[in-house]
Amino acid sequence: MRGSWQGFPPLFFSLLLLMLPLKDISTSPLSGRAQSTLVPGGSDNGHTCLGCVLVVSVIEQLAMFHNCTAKEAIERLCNYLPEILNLQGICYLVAELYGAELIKLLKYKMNADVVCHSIKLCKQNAGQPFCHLYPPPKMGLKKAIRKANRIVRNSKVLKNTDGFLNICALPPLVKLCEKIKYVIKNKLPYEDFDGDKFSAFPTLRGYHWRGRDCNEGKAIVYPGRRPDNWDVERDSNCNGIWGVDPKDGIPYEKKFCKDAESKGIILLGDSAGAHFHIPPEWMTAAQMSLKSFSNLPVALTNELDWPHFSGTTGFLNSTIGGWTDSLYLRLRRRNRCNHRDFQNISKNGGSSKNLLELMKSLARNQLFDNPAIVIYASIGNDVCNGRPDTVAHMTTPNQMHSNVMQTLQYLNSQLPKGSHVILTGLVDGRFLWDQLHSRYHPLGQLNKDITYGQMYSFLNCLQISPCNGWMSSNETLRNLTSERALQLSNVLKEIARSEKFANFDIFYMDFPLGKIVDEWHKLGGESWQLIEPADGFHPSQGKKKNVGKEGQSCLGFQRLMLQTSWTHKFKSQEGLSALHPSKMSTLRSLVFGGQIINRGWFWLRPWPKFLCFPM
Ligand SMILES: [Ca+2]
Ligand SMILES: [Ca+2]
Repeated sequence: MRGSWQGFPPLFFSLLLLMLPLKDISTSPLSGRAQSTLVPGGSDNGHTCLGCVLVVSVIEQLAMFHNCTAKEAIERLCNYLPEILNLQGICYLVAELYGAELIKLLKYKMNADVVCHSIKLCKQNAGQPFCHLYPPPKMGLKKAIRKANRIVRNSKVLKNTDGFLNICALPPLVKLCEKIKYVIKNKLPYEDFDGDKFSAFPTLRGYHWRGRDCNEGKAIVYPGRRPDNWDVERDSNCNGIWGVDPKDGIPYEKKFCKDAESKGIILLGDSAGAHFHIPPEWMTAAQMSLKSFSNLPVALTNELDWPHFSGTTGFLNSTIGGWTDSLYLRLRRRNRCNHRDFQNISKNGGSSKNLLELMKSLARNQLFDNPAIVIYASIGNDVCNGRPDTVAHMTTPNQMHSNVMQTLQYLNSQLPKGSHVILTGLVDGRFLWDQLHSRYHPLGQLNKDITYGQMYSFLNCLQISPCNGWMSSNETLRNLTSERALQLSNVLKEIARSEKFANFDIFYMDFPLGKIVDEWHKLGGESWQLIEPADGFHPSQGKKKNVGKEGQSCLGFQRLMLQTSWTHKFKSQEGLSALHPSKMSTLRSLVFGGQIINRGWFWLRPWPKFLCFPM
């Protein structure tokens, strides 16, 4: 299988544990296709090889950094993994199986390419070039591999390919694998007892992805609903507001939210919208610790996405970057009645085509719910794939038109009247190569040996690049990819200009990369800091950087995105879901006085410091 980036991180861990076939449970953020079984000789050689090279590199670097043996480095790595989800136990189990060969090979100072070829996790396919990440050893790659082969000649494990583990067959993990498969397939919360598509459980497409369900026993209670009988008796829309003001007998929902034009935020998007992120400390030996892997279980059960920190629907204080700042938080700040009314319907690999299926997980009832602001943002997957003939597999303008029109027609059949749809253009991904190709990848930082350019070539060689068009040393190809992206953005622009729908109006917005970069430069930042370090492909959320007048630590791509574009869009729509300041202040004091809401809910925490500048 080709073109799947997201084989990469799950595989990193699968191979961290040296061999976990993650069939069907991991998908590519870019291709969105399920991975095939990762067994030697299987159809997914590229991912297997990449995973092996990454893990072996990490083990080598840990040994180097801590001045210890390979055996100790493997133990150290396993110890860093959390016990939850049995990650640590599995690591030890796999280390038991493969550790002996690895230790032997590393003792002879074999580099990761040589090790992985000799243990058959990297293979040269017929008619394909010999792929390697590191510069070849002095004696030459082939000779080094022959030498390595002699070292592990008697290995029982390598002779017996059936010895490879299927992690999902291990009793403690059967259930978890089923859950992950379910959410990957359906993109609906796994824990949803009343079937209203909202959950009280965070991961597995739970409330990290769409507002938390405040009553799991009633399918008619969920975020985004118009209040039922002004919520006199109970909170029917989970915004925390219900009951009657004893002073005047007016229900609080009526008093504060009646004319507030409450609206939810819904994102239809890709891995950027879902906030795909691989913490660089997961593959940087010098930064690895018990703490650096503590968020691994949450990441694995969220498909390696972090929607709860995302720029559109994020709501929790980020543990992987600066402060979370999001459109949802801003809307909520303007109007507390909007509390919990968000849905992040994004997936790794989201494109105009596969969003047609994904959007069916949308939860919006035309009769009972508030209108919504839908952001349509598939910013690259229509031009990104890992195929050698990448241009032939890009979405054409005609296909784009057809896909987006189908999406809009579906939205028109689902969204309450008075909704808005904002179409976002594609990004110009030439930025990636221009900014990163000569910089060191996290894996290359210790020895100053692996640049992003080398990593991109390795991925291209293995035919698993997330984006052959832009992550390429071929300038003509990069330009062609941008040209197609621009054509597709123009299709969106034209649709927004010419099409009309009964239940929403449409806007178009360019992806404001240029403006973001300019703003970032003005604040003293450098362009490369706006890109995720570990994958070198996604926009970065927020770098902790004390720049700018305020010296605040909430700067970064996400914030600049909001500042440069969304804010403008919203300012242009007078009164969009804003609550009058005096009402807001009373509502806030009531909320914090605990008079009208259930104290046990998570949002009763102190007023968040998320918002670093006024909207
Ligand atoms: Ca539910
Ligand atoms: Ca309510």
